[in-house]
This record gives sequence, structure tokens and C-alpha cells, in this order.
Amino acid sequence: MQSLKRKPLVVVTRRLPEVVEARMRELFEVRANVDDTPMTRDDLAAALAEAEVLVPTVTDEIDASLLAEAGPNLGLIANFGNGVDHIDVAEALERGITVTNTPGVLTEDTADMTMALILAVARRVTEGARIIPDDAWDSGWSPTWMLGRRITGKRLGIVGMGRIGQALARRAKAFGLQIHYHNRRRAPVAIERDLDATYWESLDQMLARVDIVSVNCPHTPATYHLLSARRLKLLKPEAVVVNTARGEIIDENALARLIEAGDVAGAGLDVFEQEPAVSPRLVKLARSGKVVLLPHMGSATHESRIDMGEKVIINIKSFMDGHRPPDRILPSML
Ligand code: 8YV
Repeated sequence: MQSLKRKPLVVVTRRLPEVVEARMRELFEVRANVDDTPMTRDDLAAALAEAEVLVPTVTDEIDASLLAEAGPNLGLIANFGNGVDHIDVAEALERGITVTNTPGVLTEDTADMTMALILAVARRVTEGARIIPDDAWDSGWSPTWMLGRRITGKRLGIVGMGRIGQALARRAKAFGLQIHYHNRRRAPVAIERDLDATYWESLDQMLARVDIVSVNCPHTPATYHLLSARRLKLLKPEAVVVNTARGEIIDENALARLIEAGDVAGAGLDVFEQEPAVSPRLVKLARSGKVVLLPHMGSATHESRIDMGEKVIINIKSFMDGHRPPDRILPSML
């Protein structure tokens, strides 16, 4: 039987997978962004003024001044994505707007991509992959050509031992890496034992001792430039830095300078401080092979994006049915 309940107006800022949009249209009055161009500030203001639910993504900057323009109907911002650093969540909560995200469903894919970057930088995968298409394999195989670094036996330092950090640790352990980590809170003993993980209360001390650093914590005011110029200088010259979390956690310019100077060996970056703009220095380093750059692809699988959409739908549906949505961002998480 068709429900007689009025459908809430849900504004979705970007194209989502077809199955997700189709299900949303069954349940809600959907305003979709058919040509998928990122919304301008004015577009977002208009959406916030009218919508009962806004479904933004990482490409939408929803700051306090924009939230001040929200209409009286706006009750929920159901973010398509895990990170909510593009939303002034404290301000939204202050205004009585609920904010949700999509945790858990992109963990494994993001950990896979982190492992891929570690291997790509250490074993020069992207550099090597260009040689044959570029017709540059004239001299053939040589014992001393295209040598990378072994990862087995090396120390991996994970900054942020949440879901993705732990998923990375499981993979890295299987590759023979020794797991070290820094986190605000020490992980339970059972997890440490399972992962053979060594906890470093001092990030500085861990950085000075590891061969690979992977950033896997959320971006918050407390983690902005957590890997500052001073901390990056603590790394060994053979060290490699990988980031699939948020660009803002690393002082990108300082990292580029250290790699240029040979004080850090390389980096694998999926996220940047000013996306989609990428520092020309990093681009130059990528051309030289020292750095591997990906365009924010950590959760870019069909499966992740459909599961993320499903989470968005569940959050909206439970909110509209008068329940507390499962993936609420609470003040204690900020
Ligand atoms: C998403 C991400 O692609 O979920 C996140 O926080 O960084 C990405 O994997 C993106 O945020 C979608 O909004």
C-alpha cells in the first residue's frame, strides 16, 4: 500500500550512485544535482533555506555564516562521507540541526588504498608503470635499475588507530611490517595483542623511529598540521609519508620542502590541503617519481559508495520517523 505520509524535501548536492538515487526518490522528495557540478555558496544557501534534509559531501563547505541562512525546515544534514570537517558541526548542533555521517562502510577500501600507496611509493609502482607506455624500456632489464625499498621488516607508524588505522594495521602485519601507533587514547590490550602493535604516547618519539608514517585520524582543530614542519623534521631521511585522511593534517609545504631536500624519501598522498588544487611543488615531485598523488580515491569503489548511500538513507529515514539516526555526530566527537 502506498504511504500517505508527505515525503520530506531532500536536497542532494552531488550525483550519487544510480541505485541510491532511485531508492531516495521512492522515499523522499529529492532534488538532485543532475549535472554533478559542485554547488556554489549561493546554491548551498538556497538549498539550506528550502530543504528539510541536506545531503552534502566533502566538496561542500558548510560554515557558520551559511548555516545562519538555513531555513526553519532544515532538521538534518546527512553527510555522504565519513569526515565532517567541511561542516561547522558545532554551529549546526547549536542551531538544533542534527548532523550524521557514514562510518564503517568505507574502512576496508580506504585501508586498501593506503596499503596501495605504501607499496606504490616504496616499490616505485606508478613510476614503473609509465615506462612501457612511454616507450622508455629501450635497454631492458638491469640488476641495478628501478630499485625501490623492501617493506617487509620495516616499521609502520600509524597516526590514529580508529577503524581505518586498525584495518591498515591488519593488512600491514600480513605484509611483514612492524606496527607502531599513536592515538589520543591507547587501544585496548586485546587489539594491541592482535595487531602486535606498539603504542607511542609521544608522536614525536614515534616519528623519529619509523620507516613509513600513515595518517589515519580525522581532521579536527586538534589535528590541523599535526604533522607540522617541526615534527616532519624528526623523520628519518629514508622515511615515507602516506595520507589517506585529510590534507590539512600535514603541513604540505613543509613536507614538499623536506622531500626536495632529500630529508624525507617520499610520500603517497590521496588528500590535499586545498582540494582540488594541489601544490605545484608536489606535482613536480610526482613527476620526478618521489611522490605518488591520487585524486581523493580512498573510498572510490562502487561498493563503498552504494553502502555510504544506504547509510545516508537509513539516517534520513530514522530521523523522519522520529528516531535518533544511528550515525549522529555528537559534541563529544568534535
Ligand atoms: C569520501 C572521505 O569520498 O568519507 C570521507 O571522509 O574522505 C571520502 O572517502 C568523501 O568524503 C565523500 O564525501
